[in-house]
Parts: sequence; C-alpha cells; structure tokens
Amino acid sequence: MKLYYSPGACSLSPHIVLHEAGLQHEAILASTKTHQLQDGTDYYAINPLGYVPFLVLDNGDTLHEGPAIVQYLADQAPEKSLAPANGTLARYQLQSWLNFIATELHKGFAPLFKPDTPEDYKPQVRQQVLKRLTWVNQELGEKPFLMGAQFTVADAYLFTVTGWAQFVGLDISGLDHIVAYRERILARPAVQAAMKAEGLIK
Ligand SMILES: N[C@@H](CCC(=O)N[C@@H](CS)C(=O)NCC(=O)O)C(=O)O
Repeated sequence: MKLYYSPGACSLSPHIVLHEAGLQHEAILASTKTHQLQDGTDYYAINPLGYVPFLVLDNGDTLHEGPAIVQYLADQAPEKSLAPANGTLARYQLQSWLNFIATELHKGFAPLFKPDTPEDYKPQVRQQVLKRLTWVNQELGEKPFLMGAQFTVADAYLFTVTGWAQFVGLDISGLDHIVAYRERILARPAVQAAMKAEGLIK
C-alpha cells in the first residue's frame, strides 16, 4: 500500500502505525505547501481533497481521514493489538480518543499554522488547546498509554499532534504526564523509524 504524507504533519500518525504494525508500504511525500509530489505530479490529481494522510491500497481502493486510516491499518495486524477488537466497548473508547484528538486538538492547532490567522487571535487559540491538553494530562496520569498498558493507534496520533506545540509557541512543559509520555513514545523503534523516514530525526 501507499501512504501519502508530509513531514511532521498529521500523516506521521498512520506512518507510525504502519511501522508498529510491520506492514509493507511505500511512503510518498506530498508536500502540504506545494501540493505536488517530488516528481512534480499534481497531488490533487491523486487526492482531490489535497490533504494528507491518504492511503492507496494495492488494489487501488483508497481511504482518507487519519482516524479511519489508522484503524484500518491496526486491523490488518490484529496480533499487534494496536486497536481493541471491533464491537467491544474498548474499541469505542479508542474511537472516542481518535475523535477528540482530531477535532479538539488537531483542528484546535490548525489556526496556529495558517499564515492568514490574525496574530491577536492566536493567544485565544493557544489557550483553548492548552485547556484541552491539561485535561488530557489529567486523564493520562501515570498510565503508560492513553488506553492503559497497551500502545494503540490513539497514541500515534496524540504523539503527532502534541509534537506541534514547539512550533506554534505553545508551552506544554508544565504538563508533566504528557512530557513523560512523549519521551516514552519517542523511544519506540517504530516511532523512530517513521520519523527517520520523514527526515524528522537522523
Ligand atoms: N480531515 C483530515 C484532515 C487532514 C489534515 O488536516 N491534513 C493537513 C496536514 S495535518 C494537510 O494536509 N493540510 C494541507 C491542506 O489542507 O491542503 C484528516 O483527519 O485526516
């Protein structure tokens, strides 16, 4: 399968999951700035939405939306327990986390990256994201991962979006559980492999 990604963007989450699941894949850079592939191909011709992540299966079927993509990938390698079994309460709790991360955090951060967001609006946006992250910090507590003892796809997504704080002037150093959690996730070989593949670390 092919994953279209842009370095450090939300597509890092499925990229991590591909490595955690041990699934064969090709990661194709589709810059969110130029909307072109490295060979100059117009990315809109591949994904009319123009955004990443975008997954293309070997039979040509496609999937967009990060929360759906990571669950699909997790279900391709059930032995890795990256998502609880379908139909269980735990699966809905995972989906609750994915939706929270997508709507409250990921899209919460979004105005801070847009060049046309007025500067005097940004402190309000930072305040709102910090409020949500403060709640996550409490929920996380001493748990190793969001869902407890087991790393799941929600951790790949939360790790990805909390990594953006440093680029948008959001100080999360006081959120001690999140800080320790991020170090734990960063130490995972699959996370390192995905970040290396995106050129984010050496
Ligand atoms: N609803 C999409 C949003 C994905 C998204 O926001 N992607 C951003 C990067 S984090 C992007 O590609 N932005 C460039 C663009 O929208 O053209 C999802 O959840 O997967």
